[in-house]
Amino acid sequence: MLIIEWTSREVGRVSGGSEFVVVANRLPVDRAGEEDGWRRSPGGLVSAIAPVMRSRQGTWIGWSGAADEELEPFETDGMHLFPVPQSAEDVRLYYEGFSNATLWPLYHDVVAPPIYDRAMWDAYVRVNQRFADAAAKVAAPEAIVWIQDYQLQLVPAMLRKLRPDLRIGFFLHIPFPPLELFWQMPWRRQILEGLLGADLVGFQLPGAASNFVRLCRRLLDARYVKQDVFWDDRIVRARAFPISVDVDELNDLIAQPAVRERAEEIRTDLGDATILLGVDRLDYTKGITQRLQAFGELFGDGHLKPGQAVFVQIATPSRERVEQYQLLREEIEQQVGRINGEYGELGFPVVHYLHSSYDRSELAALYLAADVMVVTPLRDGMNLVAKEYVACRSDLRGALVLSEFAGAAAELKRAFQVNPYDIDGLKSILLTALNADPMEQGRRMRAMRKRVIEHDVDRWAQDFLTALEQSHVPESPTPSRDRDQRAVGGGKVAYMRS
Ligand code: GDG
Repeated sequence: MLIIEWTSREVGRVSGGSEFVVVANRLPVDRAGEEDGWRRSPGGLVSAIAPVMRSRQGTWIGWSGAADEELEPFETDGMHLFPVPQSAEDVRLYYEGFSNATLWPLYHDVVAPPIYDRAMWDAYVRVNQRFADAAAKVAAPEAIVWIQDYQLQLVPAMLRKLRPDLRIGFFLHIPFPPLELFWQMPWRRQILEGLLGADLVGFQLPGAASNFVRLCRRLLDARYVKQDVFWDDRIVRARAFPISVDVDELNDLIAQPAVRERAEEIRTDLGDATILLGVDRLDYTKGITQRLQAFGELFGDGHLKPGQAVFVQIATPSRERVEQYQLLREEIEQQVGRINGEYGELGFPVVHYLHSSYDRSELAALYLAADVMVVTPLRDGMNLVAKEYVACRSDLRGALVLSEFAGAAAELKRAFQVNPYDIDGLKSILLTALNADPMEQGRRMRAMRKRVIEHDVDRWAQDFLTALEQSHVPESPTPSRDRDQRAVGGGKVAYMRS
């Protein structure tokens, strides 16, 4: 097992430490090839945070993605990177185990049964402590530390214990469950206390922030006003910051002639059929089987004919060592075989299933080629694919079918919204979207584009960091005018705005 041997005396302020620290399970880079080079990982989070990292001399703490690998801190693309090692056992118990076989299903409406395993929990605690130790080591006095996602929910409190001088923010990318589900968690108290180490806890939606505050009250007996929780002589703010996409990056991609040509080529290759598209990590929360079933039945019912419409499903490999993901892959592959066997004709399969990862320009070309984008998660924190499709359709064409259970549904109200559990409803909305005329498509797309363009990922990062920097200023009504009284709590609430 790998252990970072820092004594409590060594853990502390390193002179010249970073003013801005991001802590995430993974570093924002992938190996470029054999030569040990690194390439910035694609995705909005990295591109939103990279400019802040550069301007504030930031450091990103995370795992390289390879087990049993000890790396020295290094620099790439103007970012300081501080690798945290993980043994093969950590990966199995903390990452594949507690993070992805316990928290992931529990936080997504228990769409798969969560595994509650004490060895996995112990690994989660151990690895979270390792991340907290690393952050305590690299952060400059009074630095801003921004911790990302469900794998690291204990880090805020662990870090505050080591470094009370820091301003600590946490953002959860996935849903935060209601009390009735979270109550199952054997270590529910520890997780809440872990999050309460932050000054600002960010969620995708206001409802998730409310779930959190309600749990703090019921489980920890914490006092609160609106979405401010009074804990340990501090105010912990719970707020919603809906994440978004890198609109500039997507605009650059769709402006490239090669991407436009590729979109045309895809259309021709598919015989100029109407194209429905799904792009997802291969994950049981994404509702892939539901959408394929609905699409297949439209052929059975005679609403569609082979050659007339085709479904392209990109399923990016994900968490392949977790059993639920292996089972899902088998299920989808059988389902695709069944649908094509039953409804396809020679030269006209009705589903193209691609279990592979593609580069960003291929994805942009697919978005441009797709007549109907089908996003049907059973539960999703936000869903960036839906927003990427909208951002790419500057031609105001195309229709978005979007699950009511995706966080994005709160903003993309002009999508064709659907309950993915309702297969008949899904069939009917697919037909409506397929038949939407260009005027209707344009009206809907214009409204959705306004929202996405005005609320891109830069704005998300700025909003979060501004709120974190101001988190010492009381903004909500506080229980007492007197700070000391507020700190000890109790008594009548005297509302006040500063
Ligand atoms: C979590 C939450 C929340 C997909 N295939 C390829 C590829 N992708 C990119 C997409 C998109 C991203 O991956 C997927 O983001 P989603 O939001 O759709 O879903 P999760 O991975 O589950 O993300 C989610 C998100 O965090 C952010 O907070 O929205 O709710 O579950 O950007 O384009 N990218 C490349 N090749 C692929 O084959 N390059």
